[in-house]
Amino acid sequence: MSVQPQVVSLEGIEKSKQLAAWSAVDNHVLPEHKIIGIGSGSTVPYVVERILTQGSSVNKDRIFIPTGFQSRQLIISAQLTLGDVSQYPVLDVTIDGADEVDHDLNSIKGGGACQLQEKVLAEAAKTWVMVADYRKNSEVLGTKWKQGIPIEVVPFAYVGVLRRLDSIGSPTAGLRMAKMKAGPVVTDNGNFIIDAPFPEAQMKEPAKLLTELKLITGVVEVGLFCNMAKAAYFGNEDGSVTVK
Ligand code: ABF
Repeated sequence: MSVQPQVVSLEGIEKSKQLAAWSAVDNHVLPEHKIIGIGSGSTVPYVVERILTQGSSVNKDRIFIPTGFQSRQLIISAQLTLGDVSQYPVLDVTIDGADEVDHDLNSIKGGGACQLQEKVLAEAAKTWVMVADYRKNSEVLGTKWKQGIPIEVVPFAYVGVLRRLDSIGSPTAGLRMAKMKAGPVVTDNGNFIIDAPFPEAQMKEPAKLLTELKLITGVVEVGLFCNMAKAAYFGNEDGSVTVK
């Protein structure tokens, strides 16, 4: 008997993103929080949507710090006050998306090529929280996000980084190419992204793999966020929210 793949309506996925975002804001963006980091991706607009419902009397005294161009435009279009992490190096809370989150709150991030700025704001925040739809809720990294670990590299060194990745377990690592033009994706920082899939055995020890990858000459930042998150919120198809 053939099993028809269940087609989840887009509304289902978008609704689950909104559920995660609203729940995270309600629990972690409190009136006393004044410096707030806003991450990247398609779930984070629902974070801003919920923050706006807290009212202008609360938001007028807040500064919002972006993780990149998309996040900056989101803050500006919401008419919230934009700040810079060099002006506000300590944030009360940062909320960001994720590509996949494991049972220990380790995550793969960087599908949107902003993982460097995202990790800066994650480290700068007293509280860092991830929000995502149910597709990102995982046990072992790499079992749902199949594109590989996003690694930001300086263009000068990318061939050497690819050779090193091959030798340590990722022979299929490759330069992320831009969809619209024949050329590599270039990050906000002028660097390339390499997507590097690794075997499950290595993905089961993400902190160890992160250290190994960061030591490769030419690597700027790695899309593995380990031991950083306070919580992760996932909206589910049934309207519930899972909190790790
Ligand atoms: C960002 O959120 C990136 O790290 C990641 O690629 C993206 C994915 O989030 P979404 O599923 O919300 O688009 O933080």
